Amino acid sequence: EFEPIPGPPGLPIVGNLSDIDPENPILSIGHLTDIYGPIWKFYIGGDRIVIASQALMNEVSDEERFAKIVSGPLQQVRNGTHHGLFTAYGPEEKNWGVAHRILIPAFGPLAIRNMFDEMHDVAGQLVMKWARHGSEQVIQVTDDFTRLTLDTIALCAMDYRFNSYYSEHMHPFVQAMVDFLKVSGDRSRRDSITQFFYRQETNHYWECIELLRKTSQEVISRRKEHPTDKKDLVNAMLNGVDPKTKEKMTDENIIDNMITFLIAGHETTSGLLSFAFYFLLKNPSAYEKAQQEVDDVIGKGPVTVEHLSKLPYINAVLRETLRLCPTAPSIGLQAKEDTTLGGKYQVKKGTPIVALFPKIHRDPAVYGEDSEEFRPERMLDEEFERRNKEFPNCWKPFGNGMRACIGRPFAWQEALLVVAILLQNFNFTMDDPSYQLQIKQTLTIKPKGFYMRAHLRNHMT
Ligand code: MNH
Repeated sequence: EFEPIPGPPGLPIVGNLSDIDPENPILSIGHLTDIYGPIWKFYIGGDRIVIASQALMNEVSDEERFAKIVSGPLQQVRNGTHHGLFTAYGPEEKNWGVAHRILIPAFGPLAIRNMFDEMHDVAGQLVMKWARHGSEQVIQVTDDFTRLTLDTIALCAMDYRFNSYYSEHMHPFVQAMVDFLKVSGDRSRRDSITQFFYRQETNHYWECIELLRKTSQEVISRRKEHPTDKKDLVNAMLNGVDPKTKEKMTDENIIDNMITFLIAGHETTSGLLSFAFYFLLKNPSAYEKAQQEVDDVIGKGPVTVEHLSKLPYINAVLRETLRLCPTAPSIGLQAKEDTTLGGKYQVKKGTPIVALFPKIHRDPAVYGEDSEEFRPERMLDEEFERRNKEFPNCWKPFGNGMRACIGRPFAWQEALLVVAILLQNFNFTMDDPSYQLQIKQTLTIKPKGFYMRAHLRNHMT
């Protein structure tokens, strides 16, 4: 016997539009989860099912029964990135498989290690900036981390320097990307009739896409004219051959993926770093342990790639940060055939299922009574692995299965390096010690209004 999936009563036609705050859908969906429980549905232009427990996440992680769905903002982003890895429908689009197989080794541990020096270069620029500003200057945390992650991915992926720390204005490519993402989000919340009245915005949107694609084409053409043996992602894409089909990636699909890496690769990591520093500053004992680890393992000299595998506590801090504040806060899934969820809820093939990480990651059945608290100790390897065995798929900030994040090792190396180098060089304080966490949502989530100050540690030689 089926049971109906609960949910808020809706109005005719607009459904539950008024129940979801367009500025912060994830927060609204979280509140409604508190009311309706770990599975509920709402209606905006079609049914959507929200799931919010480890048990249900575990069920939808079965790739035999469920697959990624490209809907909402992602469907709009697809206008610019077409069959790029992130916005491709899946293996049914040939480009996805070819790019996936060519890029897996290019994002593998060895390749990422080779990018360390460039990551260090950009991280060093951030250290210089904050050192020069001194502790009187209020640091716009997410802005400076976004400069860092953008410059890093552009340098590592395509040997291109945005030099964001050396200019007042955003680089035109970056501006186009920011506008493109903002409008993609806005468009996904409008019906086609309302959309009709946004002519100017629509023109700007397509101009941004053109600029992004044209600039990417220029990078490719320049590389073809002046080949290098640099092991970056552009070379991997230009020269790689798919072992399965023996095909190479087309220029079009290389462009799709270059833009994809910049989009997928900067906001999420920047948000992770911002939340990590927020949690460290709110939890002085964790802060002390993290800084002590840096002092013990790295000391005063330069951070090297070998150091990064010897920072278990900072590793746990990053895991715990993504547990509480998963910067990609949800993914979309769909059943491949009509099926049941949780043994009693009917789910139609193709209905979007929203996996809500901030709730799944706080499931008290998995994390216990203190599931809302920041406690990195629970994320140290032994306990982390034991828990993942007992409660499979309880921690999913990088998504699921074959559609999981390909940039995870890249993001992890970058985040470890940046936390380490910053704690090594500075003591941080919260600009407003009474600051309470607020969330700003775009495609990803970030802390809103979070500012800190950096005091150079005078132990440096
Ligand atoms: Mn990333 C997919 C989270 C950093 C490139 N990423 C995903 C997904 C999540 C995710 C979740 C699955 C999306 C979905 O199912 O619709 N990613 C993150 C987080 C960080 C991150 C939390 C940092 C922290 N991602 C990065 C970086 C890059 C990157 C850095 C690139 C350099 N991510 C991707 C790509 C995909 C993806 C590409 C799509 C992979 C695929 O479907 O084949």
